[in-house]
Amino acid sequence: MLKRLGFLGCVLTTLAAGISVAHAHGEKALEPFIRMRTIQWYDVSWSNPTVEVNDAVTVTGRFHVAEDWPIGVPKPEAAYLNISVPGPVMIRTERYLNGQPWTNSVALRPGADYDFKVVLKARVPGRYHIHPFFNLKDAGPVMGPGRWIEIGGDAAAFSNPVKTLGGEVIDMESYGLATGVMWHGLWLLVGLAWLLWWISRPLFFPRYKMLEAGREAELVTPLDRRIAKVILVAVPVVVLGANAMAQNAYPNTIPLQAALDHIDPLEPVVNTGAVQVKILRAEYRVPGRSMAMTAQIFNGTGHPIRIGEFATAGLRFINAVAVVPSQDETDHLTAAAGLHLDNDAPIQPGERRTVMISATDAIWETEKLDGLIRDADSRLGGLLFFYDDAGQRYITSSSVAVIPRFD
Ligand SMILES: [Cu+2]
Repeated sequence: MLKRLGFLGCVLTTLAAGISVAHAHGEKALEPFIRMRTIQWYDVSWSNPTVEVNDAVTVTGRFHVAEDWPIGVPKPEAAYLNISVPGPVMIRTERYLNGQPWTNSVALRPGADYDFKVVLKARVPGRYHIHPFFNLKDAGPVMGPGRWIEIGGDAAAFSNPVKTLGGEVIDMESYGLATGVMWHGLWLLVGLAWLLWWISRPLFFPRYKMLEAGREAELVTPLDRRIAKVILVAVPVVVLGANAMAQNAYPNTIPLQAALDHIDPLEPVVNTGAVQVKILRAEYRVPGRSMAMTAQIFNGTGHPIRIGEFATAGLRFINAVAVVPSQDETDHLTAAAGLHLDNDAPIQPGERRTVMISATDAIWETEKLDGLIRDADSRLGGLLFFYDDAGQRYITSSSVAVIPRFD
């Protein structure tokens, strides 16, 4: 009896664990080297954690396109920034890249910097984890960091009025709905009727036997032929007729646009050359969940600088030097005391120093980045953030092969 209870407990615990994991929606599924060395997100922020239906939520941030783009991932020749939400609980009303309104996909340039802004409008009440993410053609989605957003209010109060080029104001929630339902219903009925017509007759084996017996002429009756002829004529007539009617009713329409947008990168933000970093070696200690990097740093700025952050795949390992928005300090993607240096002293202008940097936290494991050591491409990529005494920030992006340690 006790054993049985124990087993039941085990099953329940597993189920409960399964339920808690179900909150995630694929953000950890992609191979670590793709998350670390394609789109390198930083400064991502959300305007408001609690909103009402119809309110705006703005997601802003920046990303660097890694120089060391993985050889196995197609180049970002067509990329589309979107927001990952569980279902149509928000609508996207505006989207900008480097300040330009942005509708279609763009080609991103490895080594370049971009800044984005997406404005959403809350539609369905609930609590949702929302992420900015990139859909890269032939490579798939690369998730940015996510945050919980709580939408309150009444779903029925949602409205989405849009003014058409003809000057008419329409509500996108209900516009053309009846027409859509009518057409789906019509073709569903025609299809189902045709299917039932044949299903109600003798099926495969009886037909096969009749065919074998040389009675194939009986398989298709004159009535079948007549109905087929009617359908053959009626379907194109209905489609072409309805098309002509729609053209007539809406003479001015714009087709969906298939061209790429062209948006230039920002003036370099990351790897400007002011601070130069070369990571000579990186070791990942599996039991300690710690990445130890030996970095050669050259300070080409006119000020003493200190290291404050290592960021990779939306995770942040920071120390007391880092300037972080207060909401991020308790975020589960930020290791608030996760960054350690063997020498904390500021690096003087013109100085070249080799520093041991370690990024240590269980998030390597919980965010499933430790799988890097079992990948065919075990190269680490990430951003290092430096701060000078005048509050200026310098960012570098570098990459290095990782050697695992199991002791
Ligand atoms: Cu999420």
